[in-house]
Amino acid sequence: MEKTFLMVKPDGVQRGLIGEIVKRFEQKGFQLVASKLMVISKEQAEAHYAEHNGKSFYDELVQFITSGPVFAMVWQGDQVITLSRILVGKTNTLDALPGTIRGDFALHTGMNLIHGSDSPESAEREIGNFFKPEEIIEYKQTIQDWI
Ligand code: DAT
Ligand code: MG
Repeated sequence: MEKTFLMVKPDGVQRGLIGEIVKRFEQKGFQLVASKLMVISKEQAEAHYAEHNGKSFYDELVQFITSGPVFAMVWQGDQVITLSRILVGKTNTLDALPGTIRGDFALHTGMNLIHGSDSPESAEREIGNFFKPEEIIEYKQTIQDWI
């Protein structure tokens, strides 16, 4: 089953949006298989955002993501990587449509509430950066037969 890494960023935690965000993935039919509230280290943040190293917003991004607790999660389900990016909404504030998490709750590109992996390779790398294998819980949800 496909898995992805999703993370409520420090702004989402501070704004009390963990529940609202988790609800959206639950109601879509995805299954939560790991989660934890954590403050991420500078090393973890730099590994997570390595692709953006050198860009104008990189330092600010690392500073922001380490500035307070995040809620890190692993979700699974059919096409969860692509579909969760659709639920998250576009990166640019002006492109994030209403009905998406960013479109409904975020005003600025930097403070956009949530991270979602953008490919199977990123998902595997990002899950490994934040979770130990034993923290991922495989369990049967009988409701999955109806989703
Ligand atoms: P996404 O989070 O949608 O995968 P990304 O990987 O391109 O977007 O960028 C990572 C984060 O960096 C993004 O969530 C917010 C920040 N960011 C991206 N482009 C930015 C920009 N032009 N100005 C400020 N922050 C930016
Ligand atoms: Mg990205």
